[in-house]
Amino acid sequence: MALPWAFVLLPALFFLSSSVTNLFFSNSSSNGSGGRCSLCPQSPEVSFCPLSPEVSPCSQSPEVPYIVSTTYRTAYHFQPPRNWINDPCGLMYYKGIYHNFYQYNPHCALWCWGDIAWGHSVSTDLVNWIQLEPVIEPDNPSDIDGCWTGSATILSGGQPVILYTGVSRDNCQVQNLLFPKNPSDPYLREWTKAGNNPVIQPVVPGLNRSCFRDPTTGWIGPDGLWRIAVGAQLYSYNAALLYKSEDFLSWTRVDHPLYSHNLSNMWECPDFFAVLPGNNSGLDMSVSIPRGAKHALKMSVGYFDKYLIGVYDLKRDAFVPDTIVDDCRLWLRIDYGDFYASKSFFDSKKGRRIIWGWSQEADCRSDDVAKGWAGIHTIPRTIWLDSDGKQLLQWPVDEIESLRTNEINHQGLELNKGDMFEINGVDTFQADVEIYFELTSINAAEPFNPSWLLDPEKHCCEAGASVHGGIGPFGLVILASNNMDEHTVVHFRVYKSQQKYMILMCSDLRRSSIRPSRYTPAYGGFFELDLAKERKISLRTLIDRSAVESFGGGGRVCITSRVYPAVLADVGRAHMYAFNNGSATVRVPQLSAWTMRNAHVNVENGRSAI
Ligand SMILES: *[C@@H]1O[C@H](CO)[C@@H](O)[C@H](O)[C@H]1NC(C)=O
Ligand SMILES: *[C@@H]1O[C@H](CO)[C@@H](O)[C@H](O)[C@H]1NC(C)=O
Ligand SMILES: *[C@@H]1O[C@H](CO)[C@@H](O)[C@H](O)[C@H]1NC(C)=O
Ligand SMILES: *[C@@H]1O[C@H](CO)[C@@H](O)[C@H](O)[C@H]1NC(C)=O
Ligand SMILES: *[C@@H]1O[C@H](CO)[C@@H](O)[C@H](O)[C@H]1NC(C)=O
Ligand SMILES: CC(=O)N[C@H]1CO[C@H](CO)[C@@H](O)[C@@H]1O
Repeated sequence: MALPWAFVLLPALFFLSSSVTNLFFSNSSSNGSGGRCSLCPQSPEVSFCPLSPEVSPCSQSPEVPYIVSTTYRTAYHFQPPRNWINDPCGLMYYKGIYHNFYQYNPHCALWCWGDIAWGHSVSTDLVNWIQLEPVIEPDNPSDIDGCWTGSATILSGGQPVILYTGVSRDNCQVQNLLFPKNPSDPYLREWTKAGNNPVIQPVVPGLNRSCFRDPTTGWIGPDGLWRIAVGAQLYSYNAALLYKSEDFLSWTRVDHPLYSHNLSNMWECPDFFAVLPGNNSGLDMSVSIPRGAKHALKMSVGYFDKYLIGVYDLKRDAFVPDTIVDDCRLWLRIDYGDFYASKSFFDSKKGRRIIWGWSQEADCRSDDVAKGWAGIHTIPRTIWLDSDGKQLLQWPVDEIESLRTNEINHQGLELNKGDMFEINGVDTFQADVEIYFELTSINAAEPFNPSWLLDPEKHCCEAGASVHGGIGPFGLVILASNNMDEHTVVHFRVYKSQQKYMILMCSDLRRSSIRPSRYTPAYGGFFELDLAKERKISLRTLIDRSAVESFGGGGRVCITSRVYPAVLADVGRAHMYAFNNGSATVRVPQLSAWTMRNAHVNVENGRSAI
């Protein structure tokens, strides 16, 4: 499970998840089932706009009717017809059908203590989805206060099982098992909770039983037994605790964790998978892993999904990172924006590994109640390891391209300092844009300061799109009003480090809405590029109303952002530009853009979609 805004944005409260949960959300189970969420008090509103601390808290901002308009509702991202969602759980491909299970509040658009169930949707193409009934709800002592995040595993005989975290009384977190009632149903509509739940209790010396959750997909260990890892906080350290089992029913803890670290927040939603350097085929963790494979360990920690690349040492039965970086601010991130609690699975249909995450609303809770929904899942992404073996690359699954229409192309553009080239001919609220920037010279690159790596958001604020540089800023201006009062910028800057070039990519939301009380940071991340060899930097941006997903350098840095332009919502039209504000001229050898059609995402009567 991942915790909503209040937790994510207030690091100081991070260590307090359960008590904070109780502070922020009343015990809603006392009001029966209907309309329970009105019992969740408006939280003591956190002022989550660090760049403008003077803005009034959301609860005091006037109710504005356009909030309930469809402007912000995504057209091709995953979301249920209404209500709250958070983490993707139990992803799998089974008998020709993709399954997305997810943390879901069947009662309202807020996260409420005691309400969280597993929503369930199915698809044949990862683009169009049909919502089925929730598969589990809190109804027994081992999950009475919530059916939290878990994972699916397909056992050797082809039978799927799910392990999930149940919250029992007093925020005691346990791991529970689920079986499909009828494995021959490809839709897996009904599931049964195992009679012997919980199958794993929080009994580990030093374990905080309120910080023990989110079991991974199982894999076969060196001794032929099943393994899973569970996120945990112990005495003074955080760990992916390792468990093993012969039959997936009874589990024993291995005496050491898969991996641990002393200096970071609780590791939520660990994910552990094998990858081959430079090969975008996925690997199935339940079968034997080829030689030369590396492993990635991902954990959701603090604000972000971070990961380490290393090897799975079969002798020690432990993950060993290739390089030890004590300062977890320097760990690489799956996404540098509003993206959390991601999970991956092996797609046996196409032999790839797919990951997706939860992108939560960055507006106010009162807005979410007015909209009637909160939370989306990102576009599913193929994920693999770069050929240098150092970092993961991600790219939207090809299937999403089936929504492209109205293609426009430009070649051979030249952008001098201060130029803005307007991109016309596509729906600027629902678009897919791919653009290559070619550097005419790399001499103008300014020196890189390694301390920027500790806080790329801060550097993106200091080096915004209107701060002229040597090479860059250049990139895309999207969702821009006529007078630029509102606009969002995705841009790059090129720096010269000792031996190499470092590219900064920012997704700057500070001017994305004139309406106050939105979380509008400037997100950022760095990647290395061998510019002596390759002079082109690519950017792909998927715009879907309130969701903007950008992939820089072929998927080296990914940034998901949530934006709520107010003027544009009224006008219904936005501008989009390619721009350059650096002193070196930048060429655009190729720019392609498409309007994105609506997908059938959990729409009622959407049966025709599948
Ligand atoms: C265990 O975690 C909870 C929730 O984060 C926290 O409130 C509590 O103080 C922790 N207990 C100990 C003994 O650290
Ligand atoms: C929620 O309320 C019920 C009924 O009033 C009570 O039994 C239970 O202990 C409460 N749970 C929490 C977490 O406060
Ligand atoms: C919940 O219960 C309280 C106390 O019985 C009642 O005042 C309130 O109206 C109820 N709320 C809803 C949404 O049913
Ligand atoms: C990539 O890995 C897959 C799966 O192990 C393998 O079948 C394929 O040959 C590899 N491709 C290359 C180009 O090495
Ligand atoms: C480029 O810089 C100028 C001057 O600082 C600024 O007015 C303009 O808004 C910048 N362009 C973008 C896209 O931010
Ligand atoms: C590297 C390091 O300091 N590891 C310590 C982390 O915390 C555990 C438990 O307190 C110690 O046993 C390790 O030595």
